[in-house]
Amino acid sequence: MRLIVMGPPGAGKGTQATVVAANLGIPHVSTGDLFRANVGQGSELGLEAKRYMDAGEYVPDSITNAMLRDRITHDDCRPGFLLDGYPRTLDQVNELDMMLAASGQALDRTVELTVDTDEVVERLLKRAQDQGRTDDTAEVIRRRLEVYAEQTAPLTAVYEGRGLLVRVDGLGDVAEVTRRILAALAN
Ligand code: B4P
Repeated sequence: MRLIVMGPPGAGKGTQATVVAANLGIPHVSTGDLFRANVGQGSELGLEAKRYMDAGEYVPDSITNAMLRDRITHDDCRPGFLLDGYPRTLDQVNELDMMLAASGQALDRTVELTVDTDEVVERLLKRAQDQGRTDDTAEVIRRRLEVYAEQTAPLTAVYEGRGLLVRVDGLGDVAEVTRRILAALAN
């Protein structure tokens, strides 16, 4: 199974993707986690990505696409994968289409997690207290939501037009949202 999980910052993408991927027995590929791992290692890619992440901006497509390509061509992704936080721009949609076409693969489903803005801001501010992520300050959260609305929200229409989109209500406790996603994927 090849899946995408989309949704605004704080919708629960990372939270749900971890559980859903384990349930389906496929790797969970999060571009945010890949960037944070590079930041943690102090790699050149990490230093470059951190500048954008800390400002609430997207990391440039050239960097993101190359990193994603490298990850999904690993052997463990051959049977399938769950993409969390990719694609986020139209260029990334096109790039993913090309990567899949080149290996004769296709997407099975795109899950959009829907949550209202007040809830996501509350969740991210709580995460700021719990984990101290440098992109979870009130100002940067505002910018991340703007960038999502401008660049990523319109992409759901692309997958809807292909008949691949399922919308899942991301409000409620984590286990309940997981049940909704798995039920939507089983249909
Ligand atoms: P991400 O790591 O994808 O960060 P995110 O959008 O905030 O989502 P995340 O998965 O972490 O949080 P979640 O909603 O699960 O990206 C970070 C940055 O990396 C981006 O801003 C960008 O700069 C860069 N980047 C990543 N991908 C990129 C790309 N493709 N192109 C360019 N740049 C890219 O959870 C949020 C909080 O809510 C958590 O604390 C969680 O515990 C809580 N939560 C989850 N579900 C809940 C529930 N049901 N109820 C209550 N709380 C819940």
